[in-house]
Amino acid sequence: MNIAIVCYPTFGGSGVVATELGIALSAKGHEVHFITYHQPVRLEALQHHSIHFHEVNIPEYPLFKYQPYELALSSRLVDVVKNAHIDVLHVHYAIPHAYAAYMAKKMLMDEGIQIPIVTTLHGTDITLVGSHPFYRPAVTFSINHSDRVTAVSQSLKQDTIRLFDIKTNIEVVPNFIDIEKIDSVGKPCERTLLAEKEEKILTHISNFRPLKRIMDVISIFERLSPEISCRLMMIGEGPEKIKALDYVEKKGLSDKILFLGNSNEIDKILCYSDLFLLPSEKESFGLSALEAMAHGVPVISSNAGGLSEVNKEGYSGYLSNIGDIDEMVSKAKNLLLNENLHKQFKQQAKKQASLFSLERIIGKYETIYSDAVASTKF
Ligand code: GMT
Repeated sequence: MNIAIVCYPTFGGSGVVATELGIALSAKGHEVHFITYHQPVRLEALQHHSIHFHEVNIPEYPLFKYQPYELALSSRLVDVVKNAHIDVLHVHYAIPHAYAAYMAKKMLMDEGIQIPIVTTLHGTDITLVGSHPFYRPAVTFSINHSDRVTAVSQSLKQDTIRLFDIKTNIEVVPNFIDIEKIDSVGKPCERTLLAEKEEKILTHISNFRPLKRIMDVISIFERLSPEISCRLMMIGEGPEKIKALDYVEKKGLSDKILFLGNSNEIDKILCYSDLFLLPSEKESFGLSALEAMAHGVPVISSNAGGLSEVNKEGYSGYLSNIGDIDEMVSKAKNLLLNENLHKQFKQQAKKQASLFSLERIIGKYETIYSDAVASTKF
């Protein structure tokens, strides 16, 4: 099949999922066309001859206070669908991708070309941004006019039904992880690069937005460190970073809490990690928690949104109410101070992650594409 994928090309979860999906589909023999405003960060240049990248350019014009990205995207979609004979258009993150795809579909229809649209809802496009009254009518419209709609968790599906007037079926297709790729790397982790031999390594990965509650991450670490020799790796960039950095400096913790920025070496960092912290206020799925678990890292998380569908209480880690630092600290201690239990949770985390293996999920998308193509033809 010729599949076009529209996504945000950044380090955010939706872009990562879309990119990994495209790479996996190309490995299965599909031609995959990424259409976005720059090359997705997880897509290495010339990764595979069946992966193509089409950049969306927006000519700047001083009259516009806001440059019309949707217009440029929908025009680019029309061109790519026609020139590359695309069979299906898969858009990740509803805003504004589903809306631009609908416009492209209508323009193509005028030329006698039928193109089915699959929309995948990721989280903040629904729970945070999309449900704002300024956007809700357009988001509702574009979801209802997609040929197939998927959500990355049951929780996100329920949120979508609660927040919008949805007239179409939403199928849950969970996010996934390429476990085989992780296992195939298999070289011993050189943890001494980041910490002393006896130190435990705690890790947090996110876009440091307020909803990630990164000050909770730091508080948990601060409360653990007098009792357990440990270091904290903070991976990512975002608006809360300055506040967190200031705090860490003031408290004299800079040698124990390392801010490593955005990284394409998540595999290496997780391979060193003993515990992953994700105390988010909202999380439709929690891809970073799944990535941690796939590396055998137990997760201490909040129970927000779809996190309980990924992290299993008392098995792959522990879940607490949002902001319940006391409980998160005590559960973290319980794991880190008990070597046998920690070892058991590491194995269980990996086992739990295998429920979301790429092999289990990719076929679901292929079936959705074939069904969407078939139903557009008749
Ligand atoms: O977490 C973020 O703020 C980034 C955001 C995105 O769209 O890139 O992540 C959302 O999609 C991920 C992939 O499906 C999910 O794993 C995240 O849980 C979800 N984030 C939220 O719901 C806050």
